[in-house]
Amino acid sequence: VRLESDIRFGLENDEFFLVYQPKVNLFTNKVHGYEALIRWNRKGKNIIPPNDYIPFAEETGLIIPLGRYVLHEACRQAAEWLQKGIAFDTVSVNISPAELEQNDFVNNVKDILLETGLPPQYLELEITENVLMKNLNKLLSILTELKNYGIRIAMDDFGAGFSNFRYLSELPIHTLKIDSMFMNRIFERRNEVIVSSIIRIGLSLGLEVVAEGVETEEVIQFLKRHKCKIVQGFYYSKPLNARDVPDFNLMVK
Ligand code: G
Ligand code: G
Ligand code: MN
Ligand code: NA
Repeated sequence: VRLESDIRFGLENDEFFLVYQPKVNLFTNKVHGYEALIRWNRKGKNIIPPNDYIPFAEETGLIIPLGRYVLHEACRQAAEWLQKGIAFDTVSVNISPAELEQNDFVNNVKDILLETGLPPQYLELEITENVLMKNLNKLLSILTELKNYGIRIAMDDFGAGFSNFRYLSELPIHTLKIDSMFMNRIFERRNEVIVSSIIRIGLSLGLEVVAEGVETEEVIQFLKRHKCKIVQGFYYSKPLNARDVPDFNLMVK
């Protein structure tokens, strides 16, 4: 009850903000894009990690106003960066299953794009295997509508949950994000095989493959050898405050 009213209070009082973690193209060393991640400065006192309230927000339905805030703010910020000449290909936003299941989700996203002036091809929505909707056809039609409007879809945390190749087979996905759990254990033979195989499947399907949670040079070299182009992780950068993005964006390593 306390958490619920605190989240509502936070939304009304600008306690939520976004940080942006760069995704870098390994072969050009240029920024590919940014993943928007929510942060909550609760009562102005301390930053609460999303894992401490996103599941609760999903259960209580508060994820709907929270998600709308995230989507609007990420699109607004991305449009502002583009206008200032800060180059990137995509800004990605995490979408919870409950958000996708809203009847007017697609129209809400379109409205936000029109309102903020962000061209649809710059927006990528990250969904997880948890969107295993009871109705795969409904999910398919929502994602197809988004895709037809020019929005990209990423399968997030791939390999961590109930990884389902049926999703890769049937859903209109642009991007496959390999879960970070494998990255710091990549030199165990099994993980090496798993990661290189996921990369190969993704690339063969024509998907953009993103390695998440990359922290070391060794992993970078491994990914290069296996032609995984896009990397996200502490090796390049932790999630950044919006004001620090323009400087990072100039980085050429
Ligand atoms: O940024 P951090 O590592 O603390 O994120 C922890 C988890 O919270 C990740 O699984 C991430 O996908 C999720 N998360 C972060 N920001 C958002 C958001 O804006 N919406 C949703 N639905 N999940 C988010
Ligand atoms: O589930 P999702 O992929 O959306 O979560 C992204 C989260 O992963 C962010 O909260 C971010 O803080 C965290 N993260 C990003 N890069 C790294 C990394 O290199 N190592 C670890 N351990 N966590 C990371
Ligand atoms: Mn994500
Ligand atoms: Na992930």
